[in-house]
Amino acid sequence: MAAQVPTDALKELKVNDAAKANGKGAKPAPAGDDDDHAEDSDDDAEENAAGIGADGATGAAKKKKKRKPKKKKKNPTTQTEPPSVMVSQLFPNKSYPRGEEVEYIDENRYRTTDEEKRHLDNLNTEFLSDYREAAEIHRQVRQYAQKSIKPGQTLTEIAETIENSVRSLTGHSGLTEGDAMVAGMGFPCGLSLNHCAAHYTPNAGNKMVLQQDDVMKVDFGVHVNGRIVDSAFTVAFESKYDNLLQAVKEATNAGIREAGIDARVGEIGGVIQETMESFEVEIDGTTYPVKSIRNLTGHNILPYSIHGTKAVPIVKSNDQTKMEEGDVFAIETFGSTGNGYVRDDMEVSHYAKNADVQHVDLRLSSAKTLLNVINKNFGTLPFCRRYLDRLGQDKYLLGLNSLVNSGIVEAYPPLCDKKGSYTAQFEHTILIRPTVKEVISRGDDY
Ligand SMILES: [Co+2]
Repeated sequence: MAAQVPTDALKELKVNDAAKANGKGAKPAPAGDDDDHAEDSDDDAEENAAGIGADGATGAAKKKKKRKPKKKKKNPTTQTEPPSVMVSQLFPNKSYPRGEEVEYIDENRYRTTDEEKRHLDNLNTEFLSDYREAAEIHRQVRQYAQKSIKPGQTLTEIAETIENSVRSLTGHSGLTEGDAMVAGMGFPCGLSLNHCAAHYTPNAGNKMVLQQDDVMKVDFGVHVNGRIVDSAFTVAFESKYDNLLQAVKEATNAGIREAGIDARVGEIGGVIQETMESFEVEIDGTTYPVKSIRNLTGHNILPYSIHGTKAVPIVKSNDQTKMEEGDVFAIETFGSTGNGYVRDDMEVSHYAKNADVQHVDLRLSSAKTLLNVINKNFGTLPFCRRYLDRLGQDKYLLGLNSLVNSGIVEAYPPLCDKKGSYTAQFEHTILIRPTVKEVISRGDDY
C-alpha cells in the first residue's frame, strides 16, 4: 500500500505537466457482463456423507446400508487451487520458509557472525515466524492470482478470490468479532488499472471488467498477529508494456539492494529514480520515458500499522532519515508514462483508523456504532467498504464520512496519474534484522 509524500514537502516539488509524449488513452474498463466463474475449493464432503437416517428405511432388511468407516481426515500436504489450505498445516511446527537473506555490507558486515547480534535475532523467533507465515501466504495467494487472472474477469471477482484465499490460508475468516485482528488481510486488495497507481478496489456493485489492454497493479497485505507483509506486482497481457514493468521491477530491486542499517532514504530514492528513468517504453507507436512517481513513497511498517513514520522516496532527495536495526520497510516503486505525479481521483474504498487520534465525542449514533465495529474488527488495520458489507453492516456511509470528517478515520482515495497514461508497481517487505536484511516476501516470481 503506497504512502504519499506529505503536503508541505510536495510544495517544493515542481510539477511538470508538459508530458513529452501524448499517448492515446486507455479507456477505463467499461461496465460489462458478469462472468460467473465458479471455482469451488471444498472437497471435504467425506465427513457427513454416509449412513444418516437409514433407520426408517422401508423393507429390505438385507440391504443394510453399509456405514463407511469414518475416514480420519488427513492433514493436506499440498495447496489447492484456488488456495484454501492453512499454511500452518503445510508447514508444521511453524517451519515456514525464510525470505531472501542478504548480508550487510561495509561497516555492518560484522553483524552476520557477531555473537551479540545473533543473540538479538534469537530473541525474535515469534516475530520472525509470524512474518514468515504471512509472507508464505502472500506468495501462495499471489502465485495463484498470477496464473488465474484473465481478461473478462470482474475486478470484484479477482479481489474476492485473493481476499478469501488469504483468509483461508491464515485460518481466520474474519467473520466473528475480533477474528480479523488475529490474522487475515493486512489491508484491502488494491486492483488499480492503467493511469491509476494505487488504492483502488471495487466497492459493492462495481461491474468493472479487466480488459486485454489493461495494466493492473495488484497490491495486497497479509498479517499474522499484526505483522503485516505488504507486497505488490503488476499484471499485463500485452508485451508492449514489458519495458514499463521491467523498469519498475528493477527499480524496486535497486531500492531493496540499497536498503540496510544506516542507509539514508534520500539516497535510496536517488538510486531508485536513476534505475527507473534509465528505461523508456514504446506503446502503440509512441515512445515514453518511464518516470518515478515522485509523490508516492515506500514506508516503514509497525505492528497493526501499515504506514509508520519513515518514508522511502522513489526520487532523489536530501532526506537524511536512516534505516535502523529492527525496522520493517515496504520498498515499493511506481513508474509512469504520464506526469510521474498522482492526484486523488474516483470513489474512495480504502480507509483506516488513525493510530494517534484520542477519544472524540461523536454525536451521530451511526458513527458511534460504526467506530465500534472498526475498533473490534480492524483496529488500525486498513479496511474497505466491502469488508463492512461482509460483516453485515449497511447504510454506514453517513457514519463513515462523519468519522473521516472528525479525523478519527482516514480515507485513502485512489491515486491516479493523468488519463491515458500507464503506471506499474512492484513492492516487497524487508526486515532490517540485527544480523541480515531479510526480503521476507521474495518469491521466484518477483
Ligand atoms: Co506499501
